[in-house]
Amino acid sequence: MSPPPAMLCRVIFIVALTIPLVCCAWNATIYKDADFKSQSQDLQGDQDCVNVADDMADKASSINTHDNCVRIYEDVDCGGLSLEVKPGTASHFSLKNLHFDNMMSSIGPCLCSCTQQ
Ligand SMILES: [Ca+2]
Repeated sequence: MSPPPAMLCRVIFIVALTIPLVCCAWNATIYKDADFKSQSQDLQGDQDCVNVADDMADKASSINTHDNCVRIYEDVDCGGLSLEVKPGTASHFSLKNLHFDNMMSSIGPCLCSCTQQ
């Protein structure tokens, strides 16, 4: 027996509403020094871009993406140079190795994880 069309429609509607939020939700912790040391800041968002705190701007030297895929940006409001950081990316502990040391001003969701789903 197949579900009544009205219920099927509702399920599809809910799934369609949920997927973009899930695929874009992210959180990360950034640290002023390499090896996850010194001052830190927790950041999180969905599809939005979040600027790092004023006293952390252009100072982050390591990042914990908590198994998320995020894109870090050189300028505020996700502008300028950017770099995708995700599980499997080497050197989360040292942004210097990724040529992004003391540069980060904002973070957003991974572009690819939002557009592919
Ligand atoms: Ca630093």
